[in-house]
Amino acid sequence: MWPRLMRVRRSGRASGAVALRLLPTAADCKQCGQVRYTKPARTTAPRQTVGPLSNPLPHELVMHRVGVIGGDGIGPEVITFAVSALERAAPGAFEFDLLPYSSAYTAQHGRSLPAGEFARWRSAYDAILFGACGDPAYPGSSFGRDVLLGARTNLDLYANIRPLRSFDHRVSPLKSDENVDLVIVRENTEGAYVDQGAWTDKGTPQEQAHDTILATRSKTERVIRRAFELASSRLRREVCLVSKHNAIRYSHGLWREAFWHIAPEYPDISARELLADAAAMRFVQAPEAFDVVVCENFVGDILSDLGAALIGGLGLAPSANLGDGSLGLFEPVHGSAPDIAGTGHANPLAAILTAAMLAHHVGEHDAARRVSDAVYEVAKSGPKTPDLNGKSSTQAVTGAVLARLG
Ligand code: GGG
Repeated sequence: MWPRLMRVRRSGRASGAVALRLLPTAADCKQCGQVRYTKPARTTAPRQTVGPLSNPLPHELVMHRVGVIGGDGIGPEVITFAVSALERAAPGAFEFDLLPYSSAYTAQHGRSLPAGEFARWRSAYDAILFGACGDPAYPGSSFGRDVLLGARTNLDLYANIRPLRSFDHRVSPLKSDENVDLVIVRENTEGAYVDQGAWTDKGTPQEQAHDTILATRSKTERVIRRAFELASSRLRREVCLVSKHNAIRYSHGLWREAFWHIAPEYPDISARELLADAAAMRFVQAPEAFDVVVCENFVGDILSDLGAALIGGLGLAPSANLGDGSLGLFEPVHGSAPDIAGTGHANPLAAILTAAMLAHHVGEHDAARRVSDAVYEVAKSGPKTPDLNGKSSTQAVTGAVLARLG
């Protein structure tokens, strides 16, 4: 159920539903509640300057357009609450467009998306908020591959930024109470996920299958640079390359060369590397020793779940898929959790933290910080869902976050 008061617009194109667009009428300070002056309503246009004389609107008057895909399983449930958090933290700052894509949609329409949809997103949205993919009712559905992996490649969202921060040592399997505060930068468009390979001689003793692990020098360098840039905004200022170059000699060998070629461009960031197996062990033994970790797609996929386990599970693991353009796709790291879908007990915090990353990306920095602070406060001392050893519902946990947002 979408919250009643949410300012949303259902996509006419995708769902055929009636458009509903309510423009904000902000006249007071949304942060302190005081009426200070009457300002014009936020608007979605004009976004870009078209000539030297054009005068873009000040940031605080621009409405950010967000395409929202709940997707499968718990996705729609948690994304609904993530949207509520943005609405509460920055009233009138966002316009949400609900997109109906899911495994069920794919089965019903014979395709996951209308033709040209990624191109439409580029001009229609500032961000996509994505829930989850995977529905056992539709085994083998191409929804996740077409929409999530498809967006990463078609929109060239090459960096998957996955921050992990400890919030409560009681839910961590670690004995040590050292804090985890690391970010995994996972390459998002290549590696083992390029869907290139073959499966031959099926049903014979010669049956063979192989997958290509692709690493293009320019694409590897750009994500490594992104990791160094990110490290330069953090206190620890360290980047660790994780690869398996001793066994995966070509593609991971290229990663290693690219990494050590780029590292000297950032003399005030320390650089080091670990083999993936050693990194997995060090994640468990001394996760506090990591700051920014950069790796190829498959390694990043695995390490981010391992890292999430160290802070108590996927319930507080957000992510941002970013490229060089302004459009980003934001998703909790977790999947669709079909076993708890519809029970009302999915943890909404990863999705709400994801919304905070989205807010930060579009320039709503104050809202982003307040949402993120509220999530960590609730995770520490508020109601908890069963994955964090609590008994509370998705709604109760979200209510605690919203209450902290005023
Ligand atoms: N929250 C998005 C989701 O459902 N992720 C699950 C998944 O299978 N992701 C694949 C990937 O991140 O490559």
